[in-house]
This record gives sequence, C-alpha cells and structure tokens, in this order.
Amino acid sequence: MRFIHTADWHLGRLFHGLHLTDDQAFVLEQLIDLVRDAKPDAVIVAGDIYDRAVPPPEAVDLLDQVLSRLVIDLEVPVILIAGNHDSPGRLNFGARLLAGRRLYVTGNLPEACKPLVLNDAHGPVHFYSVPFAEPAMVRACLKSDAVTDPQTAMVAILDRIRSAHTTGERRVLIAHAFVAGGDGCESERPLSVGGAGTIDAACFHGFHYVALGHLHRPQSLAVNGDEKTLHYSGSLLKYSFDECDQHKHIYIVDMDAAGVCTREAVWLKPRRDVRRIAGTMAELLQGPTDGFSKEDYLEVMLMDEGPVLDAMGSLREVYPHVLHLRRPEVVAGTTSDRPNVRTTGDADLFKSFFKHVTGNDLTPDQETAFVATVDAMHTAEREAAL
Ligand SMILES: [Mn+2]
Repeated sequence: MRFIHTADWHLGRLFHGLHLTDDQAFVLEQLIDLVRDAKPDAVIVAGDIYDRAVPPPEAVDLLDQVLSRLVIDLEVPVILIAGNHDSPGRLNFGARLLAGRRLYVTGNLPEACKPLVLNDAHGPVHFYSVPFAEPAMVRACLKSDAVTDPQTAMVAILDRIRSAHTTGERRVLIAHAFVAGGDGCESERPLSVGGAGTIDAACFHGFHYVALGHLHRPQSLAVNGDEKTLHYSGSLLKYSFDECDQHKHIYIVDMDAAGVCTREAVWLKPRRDVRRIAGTMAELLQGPTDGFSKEDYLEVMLMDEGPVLDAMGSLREVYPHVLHLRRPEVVAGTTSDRPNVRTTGDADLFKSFFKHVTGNDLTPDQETAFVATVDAMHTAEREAAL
C-alpha cells in the first residue's frame, strides 16, 4: 500500500495582506505531477484544507480543480478531514455523494468511526478519519461525560475505534491535533483557549501509521518509544516568517504486508521562498549578495541607526515582495545619541531629524523658517480652539 500524506494546505490564506492562491496552485501542480508519477493508492490531507471557515471563491475553485484532477483524471482516491481552520459542516457538504467517486471527506465528527477500506496485494488497510472537533462537540457526539478536554476527547474517540475493530488488519489514523512535545510555529491557531490543548503521543498506540495535521513544521514523535508511526507532514507552504528555515514537503509512505511503513520526504518547490534578511539601506539596495531571488517574500531587518524615509518604497524598488519591516530593539529604542522626544523641543528634534536624513546641519535661515512655521501653526491651533 502506497499513500501520500500531506496536511495544512490553508487554501485562501493571506500572508501580510497578500493572497497566496497562486503560490498554492504552483506547489499543488507539483503534487499532481508527483501523484501521476508515484501512483499512490490514496492521497491523505490531514486537515486545514482551507484557511478559514468561509474561504474565498478562488480557494474553493483551486481545491475543486486539484481534487477533480486527482480523483477523476488520475483516478486516485483522496481522503480529507477538517482541521481547526475548516468549517466542519461546510466541508462535509456532499460527503456521501463524493464518496461514490472516491473522494472521502470527513468534516463533522461521525458518531461511529467506520474505516475506509482500501486493498492491496496483501489484503485490506483500514483508514480512520478523525476530523478536528472541540471537546464539547466530542462529548455530545459520543455521549460521554468523560470528555472534558482535547486529551480525553481523543482518548474516547480512539478507544471506540479500537474496541469496535479488534481484528489484526493494518490500520492508518488520520487526525488533526497538537501532540505534546511537538514543535509549533506562528502560523498555527491555538486549539484551545487558555490551555495548551495537547494530547499525549501514547494515546495513538495501535496504528501502523498516524497521519497528522496541525503543526506546520514536519516532525515525528515517539508513541511509547516507537518513532516510526506518528508523523506531521507539515504545511504546504511557509505561512509565517518564523518558518523561513524549514523545509516543507509531503511524504510518500509505503506500507508492507505487516503494516511497517517507510517514508520518503518530497520537497515541493515554492513559487517564492519566505526569507528574513538584514542590513542597512545602503547594503540592501545593492541587491542580494548570497544568490537568493529578489522576488522572494521578505521580512527585512533594517540596521540603519536613524530614521529612514520611505524605507518600504525604496526597498520594494529592488525587492518587490518585501512584506514586513523591522528594526532591532536597540535601534528603535533608546540609544544614547538620540534625542528624547518627550523632553526635547520641536526645533531641536527637527534639527536632529534633518541631520539624520540629509547628513547636514540646519542653517540659521532654515532654522528661522522652521520656527516661524511651527509658531504660525501653534497660533492657528490656539485660535481655532477658542
Ligand atoms: Mn494548520
């Protein structure tokens, strides 16, 4: 049995105000090529299909196209579950109809978690879809007072799966959860208010492969000392600047007759990389020195010590996709040679600003003109207030 494990597509995501749909389409095109070449028996997307409950039409259209090409053109079954960003009810639309074409969608948590059974030369493999659900939802759905938090909710769901299906079949679990010990990043939305909302990895015993979504960094965690079964594929793209050093990929998983899985990580090349760069304006405006593309999405740490006029505008002439500007704390804060804006008069503040911007001292004539202008403004303000 061969399947592809991916998660956290977040279709429709905005990145610093920018729509990422074209970037998402770019890597999903590579996924389709990969499916055509690797010929998996199924493709799993472990939640956060969309970035929000009501996604923009462009995101819905992209998902429609990708799924149609995988399921209809390439005839590969696709298994989707809802993540915490998805609307369970909206994602669930048409689930029974779509299952007839081998697109298996689980938005709402089902009362009875029946497996999807796919066969290979060695027999059946059971795929269990556990969409993200709030503990209160799980408590109501399972009618179990023992469910009070994400941990007890997952335990209740998995106990039910294990008790209903005790035969020795090979089994894969698909879920969207924060497993304790996992390494998070800025683009994940917390799963619970107040608490960490994490689940012990030990809960996930008894499955040959646990295909997880939620954490955007690809990573594996040990289940009772076994490091071979529980994996996060990570998100489709880098969705925050603190992910700039990560490598995003998907897994091709091969399961043998005994259920033992081996994984191959395949990197999907992004249309534009997400990077952090640093330097003074003069250095940065000379262009990239380390061979990276000017077209990347950039967060720039500006190292100049004084004010810089229209830094974003100037940088974007060289790097069109600068999305965020930062200044080091020590520069933005209180360096000793900067005037204190609370105690320094207007004229002295302006002198200091003028010197930073032009490199020259204010001439006596210029200072006189500045003082006269400010006085006139103050006078006008006072008169207007009377
Ligand atoms: Mn996510």
